[in-house]
Amino acid sequence: MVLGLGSNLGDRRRWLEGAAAWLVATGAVEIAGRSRSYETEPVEAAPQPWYLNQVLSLRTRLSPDALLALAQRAEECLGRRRNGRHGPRTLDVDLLCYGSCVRWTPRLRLPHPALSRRRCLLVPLAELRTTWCHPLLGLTPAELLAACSDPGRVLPL
Ligand code: PH2
Ligand code: MG
Ligand code: MG
Repeated sequence: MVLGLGSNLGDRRRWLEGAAAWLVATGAVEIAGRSRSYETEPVEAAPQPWYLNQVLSLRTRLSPDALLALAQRAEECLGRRRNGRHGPRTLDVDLLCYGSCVRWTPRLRLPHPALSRRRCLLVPLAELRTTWCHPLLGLTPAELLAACSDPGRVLPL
């Protein structure tokens, strides 16, 4: 399973590091892989500051719902502040994929519906070189990236 971390308010690097440390401290997840952090141009959102994005691949026994709840608790406990649905935020922790699980409920959609159309998620995901394959599209992260037409800039920090 892979989490996407994002921040575009305040000390962005600290938010991402704080989220990873908080998750490990719960004892419920182990970090198996960690991409670099990338400076990314905001996509699908009104003009706002650039994001820092990073993805973490995890080992966990938690179910998709329990992992989502943990991600949301991380946001709350670290004091997430945000402005509107796609507005700037101190910390965003999203569940990007959970093995071959496909879910489409109001609370949780898997794989993350924006995954295949955002370079800010695909570039760090491809860096992890996971063997994961998108269960609906049948493509690896590198193949998704090659097929992605998002012009958003994604620069390694
Ligand atoms: N998250 C959004 C909206 N737009 N753009 C970038 N570059 N990175 C994000 O994490 C991001 C975004 C809403 O969650
Ligand atoms: Mg989110
Ligand atoms: Mg998000």
